[in-house]
Parts: sequence; C-alpha cells; structure tokens
Amino acid sequence: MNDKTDERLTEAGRKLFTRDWQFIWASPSIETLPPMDGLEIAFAGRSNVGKSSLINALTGRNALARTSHTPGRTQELIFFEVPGKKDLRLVDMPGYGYAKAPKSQVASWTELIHTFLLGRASLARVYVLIDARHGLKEVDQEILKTLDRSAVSYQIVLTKADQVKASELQACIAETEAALAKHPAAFPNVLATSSRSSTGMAELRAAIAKLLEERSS
Ligand SMILES: Nc1nc2c(ncn2[C@@H]2O[C@H](COP(=O)(O)OP(=O)(O)O)[C@@H](O)[C@H]2O)c(=O)[nH]1
Ligand SMILES: [Mg+2]
Repeated sequence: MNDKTDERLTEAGRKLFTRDWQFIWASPSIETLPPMDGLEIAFAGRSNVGKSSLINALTGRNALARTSHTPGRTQELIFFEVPGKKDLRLVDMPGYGYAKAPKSQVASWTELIHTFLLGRASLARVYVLIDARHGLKEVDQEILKTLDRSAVSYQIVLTKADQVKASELQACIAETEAALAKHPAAFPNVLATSSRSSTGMAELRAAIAKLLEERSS
C-alpha cells in the first residue's frame, strides 16, 4: 500500500465510524440471530479483554456496547448497525474462558461462539482480541483453530497497550506473530491497540474500510 492509499483508507475509516452507530439486536442463541444483511465484523476474545471498550472506542461512543468490570457479563451476540445503512454490522461476541461461570453455561456459550464463527455467511472478518499483558492462551488457540476451519479472514488485535511498557508490547507482538505462523488463515501481523489512549483506532478503522471496499466492489 502506498501513502496515498493509506491516507484515503484512513479517511474512509474515520468517516465510517463517525456514523450514528446503534444497537440493533441481541442473540442469546444461534436460533435467534438477525437475518443476514450486508457484512458483519465480529470482535471475539476472553471475558474482560476489552471487546466492548474497543467497539465504543471505534465508534466514538462511550456507552454503545456495555462495558463491565465484572467478567462474563456479555453472554449474547450483540449487533450494531447504522440506521438506513445496510452495508456493515459490528458484532460484540460473548467472552470465552470465564472460569467462574457454571460449566453447563460455559459449554453453551462456547457452542454459540463456535457455531456462529463457522456458519455465518455474512461474517466477513473476525478480530480476535488478546490482552497485551497476558498474550495468547490455550482458550484463544481453540478459537483460532475454529477460525482456521471457517472461511473467515481474521486478525489478532492486542488490547490495553497502555498497560504495558513499550518493550513488553514489542515482545508480546513478536510472540503472538510467531504463534500465528501455525495459522495460515490469519493475518500474519497483529494490531496493537488501546481503547483508553486510542492507539491503533485509526488503523483498525482503515482496515475495516478497506475490507468493506474490497467486498463491495
Ligand atoms: N487500561 C485499559 N483498560 C481497558 C482497555 N480496554 C478495556 N479496558 C478495561 O477492561 C475491562 C473490561 O473491558 P470490557 O470492554 O468490558 O471487556 P469485554 O468483556 O471483553 O467486553 C474494563 O474495566 C475496561 O475499562 C484499554 O485499552 N486500556
Ligand atoms: Mg463486553
């Protein structure tokens, strides 16, 4: 990509996310998903990794997606859309790997997540969020394996970059990218972000604008 293209996509991404994003639907089960319409981009990750905060930061809305100090709160697939625009939806996914929840509940959320990732034709990209303080864990690997089996393009986004030193962030990026060598379906590079300081938001918005352009041409 040359500088001109970069600039154009950054501007397209900025515009896309100054739209009036709204909550449209919540699905506690695969049977209750909204009808497919346009492209969907989902944000997956462990409980508390910062999925809802990232959606708020992207859309510039403080309280669009509910964020929580209590892990394991979002147990539904939450859909966001811009009224009158049918081209793109954002999906806040239930967090996985929440050890304190009852086993049967964990099993049903896990099934919901994996079934959605494998079977949703309108799903164009999944961003898998990883806490920059913790790196890639076993539960994340399970999600990557599912994504390898699906036809969806996916990328790892490191969250809470503001919480680690620059050297630790670089180490986490290097380790995660090394682990991604085993996942050819994934983007080989990771994106470091912070919802608190807005690090990486312009890049993420531009990447989404690029995807939208590619898929609608
Ligand atoms: N320092 C910092 N904290 C964050 C960031 N993103 C999220 N958090 C905090 O992490 C916690 C969980 O965030 P949330 O978005 O609810 O996570 P989710 O369960 O993945 O949706 C909240 O206390 C957020 O304030 C970030 O970029 N930096
Ligand atoms: Mg959440």
